[in-house]
Amino acid sequence: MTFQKICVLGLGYIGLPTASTFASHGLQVVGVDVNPAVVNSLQNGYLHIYEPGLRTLVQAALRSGNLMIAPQPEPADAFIIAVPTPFDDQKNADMRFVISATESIVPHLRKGNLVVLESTSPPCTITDLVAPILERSGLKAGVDFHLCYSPERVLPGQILRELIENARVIGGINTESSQAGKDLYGVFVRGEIILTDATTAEMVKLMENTYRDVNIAIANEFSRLADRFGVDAWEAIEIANRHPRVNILKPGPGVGGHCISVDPWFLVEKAPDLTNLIRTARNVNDSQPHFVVELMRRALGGDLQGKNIALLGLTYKADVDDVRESPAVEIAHLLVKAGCRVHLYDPYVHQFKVEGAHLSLDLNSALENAHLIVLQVGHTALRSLNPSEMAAITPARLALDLVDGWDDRAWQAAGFQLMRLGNGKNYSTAVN
Ligand code: SAJ
Repeated sequence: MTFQKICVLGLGYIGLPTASTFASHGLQVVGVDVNPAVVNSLQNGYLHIYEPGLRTLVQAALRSGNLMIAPQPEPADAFIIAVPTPFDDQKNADMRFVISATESIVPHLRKGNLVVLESTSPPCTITDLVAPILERSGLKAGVDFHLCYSPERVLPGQILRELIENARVIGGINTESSQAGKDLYGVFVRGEIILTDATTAEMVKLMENTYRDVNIAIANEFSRLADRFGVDAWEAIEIANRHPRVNILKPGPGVGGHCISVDPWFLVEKAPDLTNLIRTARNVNDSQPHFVVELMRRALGGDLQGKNIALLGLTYKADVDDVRESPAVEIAHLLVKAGCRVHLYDPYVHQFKVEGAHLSLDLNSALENAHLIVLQVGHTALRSLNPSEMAAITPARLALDLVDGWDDRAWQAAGFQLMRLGNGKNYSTAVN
């Protein structure tokens, strides 16, 4: 199957790079987004999201005339749905955006078309939700049009490279649909393209991220044990990982982002009676911010009330601008609730509201009057801060490193007591 024109619905972290990559490989692409601000800014060549290299790619695609931006889909050879699938406060998958995007395709669906859902979704979404909506067109899925599920596996910050190089799984509602999906993504995917059925592909995506969430949870639980037993978790994990079959991930302030912290709940929701481990891992990671706040309370002599705390880093992970589900933000909320005076600074975040906290646009103003400074996110710019210069701009001599980003010796030489999440060794010396 060959494709001349495709519609990509949803121009976020996945949809926009995908649309632009297809356009840069010669396809006519209509990038569709229901948010007028997104349509407007893109039509003027401005991007609403940060991803290294994306601005250049999008602007080239727009200039070439291969990428058009529009508020609704139009007839095409293929339709790719890449809209958000968040979860609601009951931790249930919110499929609103997938439903409305699928419904918007129905009037334009023609015989021989291909529809691909990329959004991370609960198992059986293709068969039980998307196919019935598309069949309102009078066309039959797998017979009159092809229908696939093909999840994204790119790492934010590396999207443009991984989009092309990563292996890709394509799950069709039948084998012809899988093959049509392979023909489409074969336009730019250089990684292996693995074909399977739709429900297996939906499960694969959820298994990848759930596996990672459970492994981060065990690293976080090890950080708590290390704190209790006076061990440096980072040293212990590094030694344990010398074992040929051990690969323990890194402890941190918790798990954020719109993927790892969300996707496991899709399995819990679908099968609550079968997912004790997955739910427990989620609860361990969601409670890590509370563990971190207790470390701060201990570091400040047991009382947080009225203390000035400078939190460095707000995004959900290093060197991205995304604050969605960020544990760093959760820690800020908890500290405000505990009566602290919270100052925030993140080189990637220039406007963001945390009730009761103050976002500083420069590091110095975040640090003045601080009693404690905390490295929450391992941004390159924050890891490379010079402790001697820091000692000159802040009265704080207590520092807490949540991501193993600062060097003990350098910070202690500059006069700081540097504590580290999960390091029961240097923590106990610092506090006594
Ligand atoms: N984290 C830790 N310790 C670790 C690794 C990560 O605490 O050792 C934290 C991070 O700080 C962050 C969260 O976990 O808060 C998630 O970060 P991440 O880098 O693990 O994942 P994402 O959400 O940026 O991207 C993941 C990737 N999935 C896997 O690595 C299995 C990516 O390949 C997916 O495409 C993406 O989810 C997605 O969109 O599903």
